[in-house]
Amino acid sequence: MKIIIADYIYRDGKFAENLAIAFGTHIEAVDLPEKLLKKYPDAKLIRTKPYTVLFPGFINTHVHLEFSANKTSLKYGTFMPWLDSVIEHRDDLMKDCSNEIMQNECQEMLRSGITAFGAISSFGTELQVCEESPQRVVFFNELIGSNAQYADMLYGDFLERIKASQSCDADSLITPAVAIHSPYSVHPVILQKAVSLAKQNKMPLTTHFLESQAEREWLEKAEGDFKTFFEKFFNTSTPVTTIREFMHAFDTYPTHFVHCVQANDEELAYLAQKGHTVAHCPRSNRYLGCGRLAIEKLRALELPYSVATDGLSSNDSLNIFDEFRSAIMLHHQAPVQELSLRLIKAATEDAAKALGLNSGTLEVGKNADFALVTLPELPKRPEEIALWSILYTRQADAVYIEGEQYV
Ligand code: MCF
Ligand code: FE
Repeated sequence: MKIIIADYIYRDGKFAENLAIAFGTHIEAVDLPEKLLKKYPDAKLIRTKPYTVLFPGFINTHVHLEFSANKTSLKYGTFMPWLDSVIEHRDDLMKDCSNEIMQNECQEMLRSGITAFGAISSFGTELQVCEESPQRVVFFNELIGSNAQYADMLYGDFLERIKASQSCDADSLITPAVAIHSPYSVHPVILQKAVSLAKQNKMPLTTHFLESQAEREWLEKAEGDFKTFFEKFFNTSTPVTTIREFMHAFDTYPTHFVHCVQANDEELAYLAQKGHTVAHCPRSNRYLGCGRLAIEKLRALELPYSVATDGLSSNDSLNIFDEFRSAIMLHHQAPVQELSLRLIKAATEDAAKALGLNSGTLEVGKNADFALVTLPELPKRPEEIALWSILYTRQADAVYIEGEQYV
């Protein structure tokens, strides 16, 4: 048993003072320090530095580790030229993406306080790195393929990858999961099969959804930049699904919808009504010219969302604090203190719910996953701690997963 004492403990959207946590692999008790010391006299005591804030470990719900070799290969600015550049450079990027590069990125996430992440895997090449990483990993095997002719073959390959992720060691902290790439790239027949598979096996489910204006135009009118793309690469000028049909395919199973920047009010209300959640990737959306997700609308609809980095295919780092700071700039009209608190909740409690993890809050029975952040001086007003944590943190001061210290 260990007991950790920090100046501030983040709970229920507030920063509690004079509290301590007793933990093994899970949180055993949260109480006044003197009470815990009395209750567990043999516990190892961890006293954190002055002005340290204890957060639940942060959860990055959406990252593509396989694209970690990208620096300047992919074209940022507008979605379609980016997608063209993915087709052009994908093979080289995969070849260049060594285990060492991916391990370093897992470390970068860890140092920023990320104790769990959702890895979107196109080929399964990052499975070993994820198994060996200290973090919890929800391993999202990606299904892609819009051409009916190849659909069965692609589904077969997807099932093989699912099986590989199911046979990982229990202490690798891997959860096998399903990712549908997007409405424009997955044939409805295999989409339905994959959703049923996720539901039957109670696996987390995610999908990219309404990321760009071009995607909307293609799905609604079979026009725009995607038309040129599909004619050029796939010899077709008809989308395989409609927005409505695609959304309805997830009706009976809560899913993590990534991006949703171009979703309208009705679609967002529908996602909320069906118990789905959203992943918000502010920098990725900015770099690919997709626009700003109207998080104030999600709030009004009580549609929960996480904050995620996406991959280095559309970002410059996998640091969750870099993402928070960018979110603050992107949503420049939002009250800054309130937004800061909301972002912290998004990357802890709401992210845990979206990925089905027993983490994200500092309650008894939850996983002992912590990120400790040390502020540069005594915060003058405790209600501003969320903002000061976001502005002054590049790396966490200490990180715990399953009660073990890794940073
Ligand atoms: O989330 C970003 C942008 N939207 C869609 N896909 C990806 C992103 N980063 C990487 N990808 C991958 C995706 O998983 O790129 C491929 C898929 O395998 C695009 S489709 C050729
Ligand atoms: Fe993505």
